[in-house]
Amino acid sequence: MKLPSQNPTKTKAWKALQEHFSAIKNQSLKDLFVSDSKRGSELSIKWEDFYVDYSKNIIDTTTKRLLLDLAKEVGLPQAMESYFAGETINATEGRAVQHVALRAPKGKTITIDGVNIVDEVAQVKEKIKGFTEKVISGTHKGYTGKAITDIVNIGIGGSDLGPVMITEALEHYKNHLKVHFISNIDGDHVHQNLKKFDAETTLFVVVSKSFGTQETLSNAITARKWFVEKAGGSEAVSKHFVAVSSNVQKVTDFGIDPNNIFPLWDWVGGRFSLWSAVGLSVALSIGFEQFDELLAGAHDMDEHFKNTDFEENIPVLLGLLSVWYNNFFEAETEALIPFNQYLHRLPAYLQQGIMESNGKGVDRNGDTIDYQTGTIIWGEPGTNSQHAFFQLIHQGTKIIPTEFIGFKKSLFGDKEHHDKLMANYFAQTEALMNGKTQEEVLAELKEKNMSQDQIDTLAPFKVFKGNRPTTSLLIEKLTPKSLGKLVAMYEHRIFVQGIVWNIYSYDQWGVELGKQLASNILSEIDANKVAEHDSSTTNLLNEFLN
Ligand code: G6Q
Repeated sequence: MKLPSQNPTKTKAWKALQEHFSAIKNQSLKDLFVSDSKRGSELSIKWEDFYVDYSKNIIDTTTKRLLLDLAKEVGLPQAMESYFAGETINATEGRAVQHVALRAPKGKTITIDGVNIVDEVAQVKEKIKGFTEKVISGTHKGYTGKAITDIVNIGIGGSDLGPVMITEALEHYKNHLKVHFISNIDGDHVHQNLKKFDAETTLFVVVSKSFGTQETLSNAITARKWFVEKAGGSEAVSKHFVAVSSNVQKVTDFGIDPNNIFPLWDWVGGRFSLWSAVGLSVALSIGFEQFDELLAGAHDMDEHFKNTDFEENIPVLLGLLSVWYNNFFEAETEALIPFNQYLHRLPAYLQQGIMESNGKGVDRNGDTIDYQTGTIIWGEPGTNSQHAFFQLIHQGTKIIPTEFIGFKKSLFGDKEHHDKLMANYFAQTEALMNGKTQEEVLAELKEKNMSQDQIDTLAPFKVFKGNRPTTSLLIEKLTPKSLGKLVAMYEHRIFVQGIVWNIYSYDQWGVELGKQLASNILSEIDANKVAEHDSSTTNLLNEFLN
């Protein structure tokens, strides 16, 4: 079954939303709270260990109803059926999109081309389990009989960002293994890293779905060369190099033992692959059981998304809110602020997930789109970001819907620190909504023993308009399971938004283009001969070559 294809702007709900938008766009959030004392609980969802409060958004019950109408009118329910059934919803690449199968419990059936992929996933998980146990326990020895101490993940994009983000996020849960990531083709990056390793105790995990990515292959070749030099030969490569890939032939040609290959399937998109063997470095770092907890959390969110009424469905509602700001308020970006240092790579990870998936300008009929799609995501942890770019969110000229992620409990249990951190989390959303009126500013300045002239001059700069929308996610504690839920929530939101915008979220032709362009220019650099380009590129290349 094909995904439904409906231009969202031609729906009844969209037209109704446009009219409604004119009426509500200047609505004061503060007033909405005054007029409805239950707003906070009406526009929030309690689900398992998540509390999602979306009441500080410029919406009312009509907005919510119309957004839900839009979801139905563009065929979200049918699209979800296709998504969960393993249909070929990545039509431009002719693939199913089944990261949900990677975390489906054993015994479930999801069939692609007559094969129950849940069984295939279970086999690879067994392999991950066996291997990680051996490495962690020290049974897997390096070429001189020493246990492995350092894991080096070599991969880029989807084969790097997820594993890095999760490893950092779950640092508290990790074991003795030190995990490193080499991604950039920048030789300084790989050489700087290699200096840190001891060949006898280092395990390289080369992650590339295609095993054709220039960065990863170059870095893997450099690492292998370094290793062979240190080990005095290539016999020991099999003890120190494993690969995660769907291209067995290419991995074998590269010289990695076929027994050391952790397979991957074409129905797993790179940016959704951390749940597969691409997460091997995560499993090595936190152990298989906790890796499985991460998957279990994601599965819980899959079930929530699949089975919950849209009215209470977290990915559906948050996805629709994004559409509301993107397409009606014309918000240019969205900020994501985890009040948690461990999650410092979450915004970067989601930049890929969200922007690579929904940064599309052609709809599912192949027609050019004349409305806005993919949102721009950015962010840094709080409270650091408060001392940096929050100024613009508070007083700048742009509307930036901001998402706050906080946890009730800290991991080390230092209550004093945690209370201070969370006080900021709460205070910021309140301040962004309430702002500060001229009267408040004047009253504040009057206390300061200033002349009336000084007060009048300074007052306008200290006024905050407020009405800046925020959504708060308050989660019990950062654990492998809750992290799995959180990441899966964003994945499903990407799907929801892609369906509303009538785009294909699971291809990435822009990324493929980059891969081709660089290889053409590299042949010119290799031949020391610049072909015909625009005068800017020609000059730059000549400057580089001279
Ligand atoms: C992700 C993208 C992209 C991809 C990298 C690495 O969805 O397709 O980021 O993950 O280009 O690709 P390989 O894993 O094939 O090396």
